[in-house]
Amino acid sequence: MRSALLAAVLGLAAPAAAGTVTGRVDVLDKGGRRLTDLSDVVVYVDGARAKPRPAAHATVTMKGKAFTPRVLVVGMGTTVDFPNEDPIFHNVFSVSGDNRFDLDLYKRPKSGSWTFLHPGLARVYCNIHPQMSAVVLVRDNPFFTKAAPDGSFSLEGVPAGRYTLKAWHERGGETSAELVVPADGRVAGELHLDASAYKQLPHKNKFGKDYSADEKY
Ligand SMILES: [Cu+2]
Repeated sequence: MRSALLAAVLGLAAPAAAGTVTGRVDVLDKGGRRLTDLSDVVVYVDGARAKPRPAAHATVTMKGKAFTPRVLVVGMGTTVDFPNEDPIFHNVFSVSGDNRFDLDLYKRPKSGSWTFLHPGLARVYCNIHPQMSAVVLVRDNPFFTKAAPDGSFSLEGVPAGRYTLKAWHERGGETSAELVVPADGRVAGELHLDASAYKQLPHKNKFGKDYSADEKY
């Protein structure tokens, strides 16, 4: 009885128990091959009650009619800068739910920015060039990362508890696994994504219309 009470008191005084989630993801690609570069796979813990770290700025550069990086994961409240390094106009926009925005036309050396306030997946396009696409995955807790090229990942300081571990890839979609984080130490997770049946579909411009066939800029 006395020891149970003591443990309870110590438990209150101790810092919040947290563990490290490590693991590996892989993506099955067309023809039964495995994707060899997994650095655009996002891995995150869903359901953790912790606020994302105070937001810094993140950058997605437009150069050579492409967004770099193509895939970005940020905590909600993060401002993403979209500098245009091309001598031609681009028009960054998204029509993804609460994260909808439109930065209008600008070219080098101008930049625009948007603060992502809502968790979710924002698909980002250019209203002039349909081939330009990026994804900003906005999370409501700080436990997210992009995988290393070999598919390994590590998420530190996750409070002890039960969650869902998720992985997302542009062509492989989303997959999830149950996750039980111990009070200290490590837990390992493995996630498998399947991009073998992926089909790229054309997207609409910011007006909800098809892009015109001839590129004017
Ligand atoms: Cu463009």
